[in-house]
Amino acid sequence: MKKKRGFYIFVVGCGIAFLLAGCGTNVFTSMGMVPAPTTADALSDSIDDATTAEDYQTIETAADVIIASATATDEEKKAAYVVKAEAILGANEITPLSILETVVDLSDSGADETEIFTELVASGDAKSAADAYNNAADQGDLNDNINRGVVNAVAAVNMINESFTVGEGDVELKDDTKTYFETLQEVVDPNQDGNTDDGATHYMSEANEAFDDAENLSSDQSSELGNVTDKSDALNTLYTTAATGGNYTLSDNTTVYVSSNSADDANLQTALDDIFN
Ligand SMILES: [Ca+2]
Repeated sequence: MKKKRGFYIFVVGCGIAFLLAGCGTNVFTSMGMVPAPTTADALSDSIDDATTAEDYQTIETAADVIIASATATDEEKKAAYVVKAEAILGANEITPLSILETVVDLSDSGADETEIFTELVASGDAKSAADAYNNAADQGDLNDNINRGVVNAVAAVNMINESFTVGEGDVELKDDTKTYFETLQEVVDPNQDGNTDDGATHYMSEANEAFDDAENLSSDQSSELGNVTDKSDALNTLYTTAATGGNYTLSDNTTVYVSSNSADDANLQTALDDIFN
């Protein structure tokens, strides 16, 4: 369980941060169906009235219209990105309280803590919401910055958890018809273009930036965030080393030769065990 603890504590920390952040906004008020907003101001107001999946879809579509508009200002577009992120989370029935409750329930039941966010929000939606927040960047709003940090971290942790099972002393592939390199690529470079700006490392980097902007993390939360960041950075290094073939340095300073050639899977497995141990 030792290896899972880092994720678990971090996730709980984020759940609490999210809970506190959400208290002032009450995004999820129940007020019935919303009409499609056509202006940036109306869009920001409409998210407060959304309750159904259809409402959130209406709002997300309206946000996309403003984002694509030739006449909307940059400020209006950034505000639309924030609303879009909130609508994606809302459609997943994500509330600050639901994250915390899920964490507590899973902890009580002894279920796999690392599955929390995979169960709570589809990985694609976590990434879409994170992308929307990242496009809005820092608007000087504490809640938005914390939510952006949480959603980016969720996207990164989801990507890792969906591809790897981190167990006692070793790492297993969720899909054992794939090679270790293919699985690593899924996490670090999902679109396989050789650029890792769509992978877990990217989302952890954005999470760190958002939490820095929020200036609101406890030292424990910062430490756990750093823990996940270290792992995603190491996965990135392992991937880029293996992509061209090369020596990867383990934590005891010995090296293993890794390559995208499936014949080197044993060494990739050794490196992954080292990263998650
Ligand atoms: Ca890529």
